Amino acid sequence: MTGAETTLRARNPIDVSLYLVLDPELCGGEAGMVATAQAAAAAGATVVQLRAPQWKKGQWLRCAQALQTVLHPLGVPLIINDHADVALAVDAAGVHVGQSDLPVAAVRALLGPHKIVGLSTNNLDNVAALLTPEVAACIDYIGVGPVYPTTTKLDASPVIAPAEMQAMFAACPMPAVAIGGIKTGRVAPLLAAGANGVAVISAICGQPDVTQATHTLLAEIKAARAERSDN
Ligand code: TZP
Ligand code: MG
Repeated sequence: MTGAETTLRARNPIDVSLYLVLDPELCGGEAGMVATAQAAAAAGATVVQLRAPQWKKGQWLRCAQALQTVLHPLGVPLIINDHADVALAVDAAGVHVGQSDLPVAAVRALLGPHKIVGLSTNNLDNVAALLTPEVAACIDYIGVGPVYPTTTKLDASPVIAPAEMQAMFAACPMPAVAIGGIKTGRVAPLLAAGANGVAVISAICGQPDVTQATHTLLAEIKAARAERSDN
């Protein structure tokens, strides 16, 4: 895409309220990931991301196809971590990349204007870098994290201090989802700080009752929004 085309592109809508990121180990393998995604999506999770840093591409493709089969009928978008080719092969809703992955302009060029592109941000400088129309036009939402300590992602960046996190949400021109160490009881301060939603791994993956875990998080989101009076 040229700069002019990206500037004109309308942002693709995504509801990041409760964004589930799948983890192969915590879910107990591929079948567990699909079962977790289906149960969480049926219970109200608004996005599911396939993330499996240790996998080969064949496994990505197989699992992405299985996830599409269960998520598409539920109307819940499937986002693929890192791999634009896998996303295109299964007609997923979009791709999420980190700061060291394919640049968002390259992802947008590969996916075209109508797929969702998300980017992880770890500090205010990362958000400031999005503020040119050309870059902003490539991205539909950002992740902000880690907002709490996490043991799920071993190479996570340092935890973002509350004041910096608030500044990141304030500066961000697109929907922003908080991630990292989010569990029951930790949702309200994040939404109060400006997050549009929460992304979780271990608060859902590997939980004994995925449906119940999803309902509990959704109830916290609803209550926090009522408190913020924007529901
Ligand atoms: N990116 C930043 S923190 C994190 C990722 C993928 C891990 C989140 O996992 P959990 O279990 O919700 O802390
Ligand atoms: Mg990545």
